[in-house]
Amino acid sequence: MRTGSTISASSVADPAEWIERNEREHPHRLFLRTPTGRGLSYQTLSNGSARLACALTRRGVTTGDRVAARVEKSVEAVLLYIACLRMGALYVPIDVGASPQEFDYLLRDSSPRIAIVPPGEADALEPIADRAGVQLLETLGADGEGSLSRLARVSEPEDPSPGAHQPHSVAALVYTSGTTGRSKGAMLTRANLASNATVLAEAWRFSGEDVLLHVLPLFHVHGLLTAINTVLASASSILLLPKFDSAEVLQHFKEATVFMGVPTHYTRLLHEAGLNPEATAHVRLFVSGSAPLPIETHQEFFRRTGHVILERYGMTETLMNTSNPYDGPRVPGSVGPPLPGIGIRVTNPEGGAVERKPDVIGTLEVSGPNVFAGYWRDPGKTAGEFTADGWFRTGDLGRIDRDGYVHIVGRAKDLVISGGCNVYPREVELELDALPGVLESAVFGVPHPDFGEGVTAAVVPKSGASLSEDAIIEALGARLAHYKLPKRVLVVAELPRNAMGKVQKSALRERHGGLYLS
Ligand code: MCA
Ligand code: AMP
Repeated sequence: MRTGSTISASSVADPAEWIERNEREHPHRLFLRTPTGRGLSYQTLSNGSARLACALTRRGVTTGDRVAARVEKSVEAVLLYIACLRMGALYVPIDVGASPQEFDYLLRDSSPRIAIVPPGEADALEPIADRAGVQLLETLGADGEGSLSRLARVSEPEDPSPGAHQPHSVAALVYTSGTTGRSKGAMLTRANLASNATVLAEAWRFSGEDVLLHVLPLFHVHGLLTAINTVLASASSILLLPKFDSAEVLQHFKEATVFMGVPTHYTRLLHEAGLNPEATAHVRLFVSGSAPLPIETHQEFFRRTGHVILERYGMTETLMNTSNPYDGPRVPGSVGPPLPGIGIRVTNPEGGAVERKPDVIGTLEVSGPNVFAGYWRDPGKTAGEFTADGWFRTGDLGRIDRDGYVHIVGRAKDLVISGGCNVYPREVELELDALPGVLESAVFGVPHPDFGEGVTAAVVPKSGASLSEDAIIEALGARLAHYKLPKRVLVVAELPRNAMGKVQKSALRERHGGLYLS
C-alpha cells in the first residue's frame, strides 16, 4: 500500500465558499471568457449564479433536489453547475448527444425535480421528460436564450446558500456506464469535490495568474469537476472553447498557461504542422488523463514542443487519484504516485491479498477523501465495489514501482475507452442483440490511431438472415450516443468461445488488432 502525505482539513473549503471568497478577494479578476468576447469576473460569476439559483428556487427546486442538465457547453452551463453547488442541489450532467432512450433512462433513474434542456430541443424532449415523471422542464441556451435564463434575469442575486453545507452531502450525480449495460449515478459529495480540487490546485501549482484552456465536454468529471473546481479553488481563469479543434487550440495556446486534455487531443495536436516550442511557449503545464497516453505520444510531444506532459489517473467514482509530479520526474507510461491524502494499493485478483512488494501486478484499489459516497439508489452495487476494509475497487490492473509510481497495465473490467469516453461493451451488445437478424454479438476495443481504442463489434446472423454493416450502425445510431457506435461491425459465422462456452474477447482483439491500423 502507498499513501501520499496528508492535507490539512482546515485548508479545504466547501465548494460554495470558493465563489464567496473569490468574489470578496478578487471581484474584478476574470473567472471565465470565451473567444467570442464573453467574459465573467468573479463578481459577475457570483451574481449570475445567485440569480440562476434564485430562478431555480422560484421553480420549486430546493437543497437535495436533482437538477438534470442536458445543456450545450456554454457560459450558461458553467453558471448552472455553480448555481446548483451554491444552493445544495445535486447537479446531474447529461450529454446533449444522449439518445432519447438514454435520456429517458437517466431521468427515470435520477428522478430530478427539474430537467433543463436546450431551447431548440424542448419540443422533442418534453414528452420524454413527461413520461419519465419529471414535472418541470426549463430551457437554457448559450448566449442567454431560454426560459430559465429569462427567469434568472428578473430574479434577485440573493445568497442562495441555505446555511452551512454539510461536507458529506451529495453535490453531483455523474453517470458512468456499467458492466451490466445500465448506467449508474456516482454520488460525489461536497467533501470529495473540495478535497480533490484543493489537492490538485496545489499539486499542479495553480495560482491567480493561470488561464486554463478548456476544451473538454462539461458532462464528465474531467471537464466539469476537475477543470472547473481546480480553477475555482485557486481563483484562476478559464478560456472556454465550445469543443476541441486542434488548429483552433493551437492558436489559443498563446493566451493560456494550462491545458487539460485526453490522449486523442495530443495525438491530433501532433498532426498540426504549427506545433512547436513557440506556439506552446506561453503554456506552463500540459495535463493528460482519462485514457492511457501512449509513450510515443509523450515523447513526440516533448520532441516537438519541449514540454513534458504530466499524466494523471482518475475515475468518475474517485475524481483524481494519482498524478505525475509537477517538479519531479514525469515518467512516460506511468500515472505517477498517489495524490496527497489518497491511498492506492494493489491486490491479488485471485486471492484478494494486498501485494506489498513493488512491481507486482494486481487490481488497483483506492481510499481517501476523494472516494464517492456510492451509487445512487443502488446499495447492492455500491457494496460490491468496496472491499471489506473500505477500499474502492477500480477495476484497473496495475503495479506500483519502487519509487511509488503507479503504472496502469490493463483493465479487469470489460471496458473500451474511445477518445477518453468510456464505452461498456454490454450496453452496445444489448442493442445489437435486439436488432432483427442478429443472433448474438460481441463488442471489444482494438487500437485506433485517433481514438486510442476503436469500438468494434462482431455479429453472428440468425440462420438465413443477411446483415449489412451500414444498416446496423444506422440502427444503433438512433439508440446510443454516437461515440458509443462501433466504428466497424464485422459479420462473422461464429464467436470464439472457451471450453466453458464464454466468448473470448481476447481472441477477437488479437484477430482484429490491425483493423484500424493500415
Ligand atoms: C466523437 N466521436 C467519437 C468520439 N467523440 N467516436 C468515438 N469516440 C469518441 N470519443 C464521433 C462522433 O460521434 C462523430 O461521429 C465523429 O466522431 C465526429 O464528432 P465530433 O463531435 O466532431 O468529435 P470530436 O470533436 O472529434 O470529438 C472527439 C473528442 C471527444 C475531442 C476526442 O470525444 C472528446 O472531447 N473526448 C473527451 C471526453 C472526456 O472528457 N472524457 C473524460 C471522461 P458521427 O459523425 O458518426 O456522428 S473520463 C473522466 O472524466 C475521468 C474522471 C478521468 O480520468 O478524466
Ligand atoms: P470513467 O469511468 O469515465 O471515469 O473512466 C475511468 C477510467 O479511465 C479508469 O478506471 C481508467 O481505466 C481510465 N483512465 C483514466 N485515466 C487514465 C490514465 N491516465 N491512464 C490509463 N487509464 C486511465
